[in-house]
Amino acid sequence: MRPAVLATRATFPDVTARLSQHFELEDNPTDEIWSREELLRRLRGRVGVMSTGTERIDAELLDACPSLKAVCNVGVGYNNIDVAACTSRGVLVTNTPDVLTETTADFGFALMMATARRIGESERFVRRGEWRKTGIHDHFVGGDLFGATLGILGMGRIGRAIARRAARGFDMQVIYHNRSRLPANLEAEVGARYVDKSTLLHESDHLVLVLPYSKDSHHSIGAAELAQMQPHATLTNIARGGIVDDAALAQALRNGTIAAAGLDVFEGEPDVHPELLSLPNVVLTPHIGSASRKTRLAMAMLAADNLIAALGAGERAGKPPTAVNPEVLRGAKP
Ligand code: 8YV
Repeated sequence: MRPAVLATRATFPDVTARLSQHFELEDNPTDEIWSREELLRRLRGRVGVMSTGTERIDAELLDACPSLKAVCNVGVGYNNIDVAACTSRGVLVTNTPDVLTETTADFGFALMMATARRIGESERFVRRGEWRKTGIHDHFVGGDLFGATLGILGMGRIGRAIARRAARGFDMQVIYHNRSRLPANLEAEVGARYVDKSTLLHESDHLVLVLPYSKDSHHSIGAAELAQMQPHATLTNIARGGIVDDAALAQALRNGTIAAAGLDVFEGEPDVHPELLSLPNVVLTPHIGSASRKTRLAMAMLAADNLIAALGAGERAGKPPTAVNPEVLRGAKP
């Protein structure tokens, strides 16, 4: 009898074929979003799951599914998973770093440019058939990226990929703040200067958020932080909902505390704060930072490879490529 695994969301045929070589796979070809009860029911008795950011993997779920041995998330972020609860029950967790870095950095840049140059607003204007009524000098004027100061909050792989684009392609002064400072050679390589958070907020013309979500980063940008930013500044969030206080942001955008925002992630997504939906100076996208065809396939394949190796099959049996809690593999007590 082959191990039974579950893939919670629809994925690529090549990925389901790969998983089916090793497992009794239940997948979700219609991609309906299962309720919590439905997820628990389908997961019971299975040893592995290929999960996504939309499923909460917590102690309650682990206790209801004691046969579970591996949770392989499609995504670099894994704040949907209680890693400590997994580790203490000997459940391996994996994620999909690296394969999405450049695609997500491209998207961060695209969203920042769309925000600074008011592309969402002006596109809606053209679609409404209002183009005839406009002036010239103040017609959708925005802020420049070229030569401006870019602030990056969080300086992991995606932050560094954004910094490289900004310094090399756009002649931007790049400043960053992070829990830990990069080594000097890496700072020089990406062209970024470390500053404290307050300097970052005060000096950025454009601020982009690329830090992981945790209790510590919850509402890293709220009313007090927004008040320190410049009135012409933009804020782009491609990290996680909850890092920004969306209600405070809506108020700052309405009052002109900052000029505009680009948001790919939201508190409580897929719900969006109703005020954000009605403000003109915010560009909204549905969590698509890593969504290029090539990258989404690479993420799903990596998650599949993790699941195969985690459950002792394939060429890398017992050595999943990107484990979050590898101590589980060594059988160490947490
Ligand atoms: C995914 C992401 O779309 O990698 C991440 O952390 O946010 C996205 O690339 C999301 O996690 C869905 O699983």
